[in-house]
Amino acid sequence: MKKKIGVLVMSYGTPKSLDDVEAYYTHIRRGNPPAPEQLKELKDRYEAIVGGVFPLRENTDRQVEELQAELNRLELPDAEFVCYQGLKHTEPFIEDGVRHMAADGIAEAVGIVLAPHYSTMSVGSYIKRAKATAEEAGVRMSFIESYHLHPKLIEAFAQRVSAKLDAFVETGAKREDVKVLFSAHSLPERILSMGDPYRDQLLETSEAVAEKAGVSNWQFTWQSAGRTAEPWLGPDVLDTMKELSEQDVRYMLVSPLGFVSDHLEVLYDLDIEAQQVAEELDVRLMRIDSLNTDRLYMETLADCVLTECRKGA
Ligand code: FEC
Repeated sequence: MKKKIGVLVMSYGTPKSLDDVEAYYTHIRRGNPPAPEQLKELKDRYEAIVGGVFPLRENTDRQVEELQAELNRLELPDAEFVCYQGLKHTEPFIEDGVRHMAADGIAEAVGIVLAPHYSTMSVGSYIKRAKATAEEAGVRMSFIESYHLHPKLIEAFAQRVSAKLDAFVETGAKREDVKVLFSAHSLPERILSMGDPYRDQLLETSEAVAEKAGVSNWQFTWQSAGRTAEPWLGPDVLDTMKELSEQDVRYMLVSPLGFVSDHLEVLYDLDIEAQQVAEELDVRLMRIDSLNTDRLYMETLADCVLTECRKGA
């Protein structure tokens, strides 16, 4: 009989419905319920993207299914992979995923996050929670901390950048006149003094994607900063767009490299909010397609899991 290896696939999570937004937001705020106006503002953003449907849930479900299929397609002679979801801010929580594996009799597992870059505030906190539950539940787990320079990931992003640059050319723009704006979720500035690798890893991914796509006209910018009093990493994409338009840049391609799915931070922050600013500035803005279940992305994840398993073998 084949040995079963668990794969805990961790992701941010999204509310189950509009009624669930309050509980979800309270969890993000570490148990502090949002004020009514904050809650309304977040619900309005979800309603604006898809009228109350939450695309991240379906995207994560499909990524997890396809990763399991990809891992088992590789047909290791003595192992079968079983993927479990573990979400940061909603059910099934990271802890639920680990307990589910233990209840299914899985003794050995690998954890991976659907976010390529490591920060103690993002991937680090997913791993910390999974590790603590795995120790309690008696599951031997190892983790992939980042995969931001995996060649297949770089290729997947570069293909998307090239495809949208071609779309610009079809509308009459010159490829070299398009400013490529690589972006990622901002975090509080204090991560820099903590020696966190997040910013450097994002810059490394940006450089590698630009090189692969043959792009020299690019810069990195942040997006989706939290609504808290402390300073967050900047410049924000909206400010970057304003500054570039003052320098007469008319074509911009925003390329979020820190996200792997269509969700609120892409479909609202970029497709609605940044598009509105682009219209005001008379700038033509496009966005690269999200990876979702892109074959190269699934192969990246599968390769990372297999490499981790071989290390432990
Ligand atoms: O579509 C969806 O339902 C979920 C979209 C979503 C993703 C996401 C990814 C990241 N976040 C990261 C950091 C923070 C920090 C805070 C924070 C707050 C929010 C709020 C919403 C939200 N995030 Fe998020 N994030 C998504 C959604 N995020 C909604 C609350 C309202 C707001 O501020 O807009 C501040 C709270 C805190 O201190 O914890 C920090 C990072 C990522 C990318 C890595 C990852 O996926 O884990 C980093 C998707």
